[in-house]
Amino acid sequence: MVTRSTVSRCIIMDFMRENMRSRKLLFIGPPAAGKTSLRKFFFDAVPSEKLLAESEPPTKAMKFHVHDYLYSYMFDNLSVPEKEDIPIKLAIVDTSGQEINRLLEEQRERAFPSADIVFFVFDIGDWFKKERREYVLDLFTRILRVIVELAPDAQVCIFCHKIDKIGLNEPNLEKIRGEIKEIMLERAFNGLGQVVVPRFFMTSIKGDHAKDCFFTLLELVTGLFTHLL
Ligand SMILES: Nc1nc2c(ncn2[C@@H]2O[C@H](COP(=O)(O)OP(=O)(O)OP(=O)(O)O)[C@@H](O)[C@H]2O)c(=O)[nH]1
Ligand SMILES: [Mg+2]
Repeated sequence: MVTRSTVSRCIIMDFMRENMRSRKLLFIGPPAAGKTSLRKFFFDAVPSEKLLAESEPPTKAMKFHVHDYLYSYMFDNLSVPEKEDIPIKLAIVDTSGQEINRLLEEQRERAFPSADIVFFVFDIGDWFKKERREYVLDLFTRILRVIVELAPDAQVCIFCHKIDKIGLNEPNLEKIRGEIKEIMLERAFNGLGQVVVPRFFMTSIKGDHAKDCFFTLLELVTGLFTHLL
């Protein structure tokens, strides 16, 4: 796990600022899955309680957000004498779940090319409803085809999000993660060949889960820049 001190030792270096190229992250998934909440939680350091209490309107079309820093101290303020930010260069594309068909058709050339990470976020509650599960599986299958065509080098990260809603303990969560992975990969790669290797994460920004979610994102995002070390 990446801790703040690991990060500050390894990553906060002035030369990085000069040597890094911008990275592109794409958030995509069904409506109300939690894409914008994850973005604001991690990249804008908005407290999760606030995001959960004041749900915001659905995202329209595509929103581009540029970031020069990551907040590495979010869960570690007490032990950090001075807050430090990690220099990065990121363009984040936050997409609309409601307009996902447009995104996969006429807007795909804007959204996907040169993405470094594609985050497919879905509400894990959907996994337990037959029709919703089918929708998630179909959607991911369609998205994967666009990734293979337009962003074949992207890392694909699947966030089975809002795990707080299902209240399972760690071994059972791991079991569900394995089941989701097996079924989703079988469906999505059918006839495609395993051209990318998606990674699966069980996430939530609620309560005790928030910290794990934060460090998962921190590890994934800082991982994009470690070649500079
Ligand atoms: N229980 C729970 N609710 C969450 C979590 N993350 C986000 N939410 C809630 O889910 C709802 C939808 O969140 P958004 O972030 O707006 O979802 P979105 O994927 O951006 O939706 P669109 O913009 O419509 O595509 C909001 O009410 C959030 O507060 C979570 O980890 N757990
Ligand atoms: Mg949104």
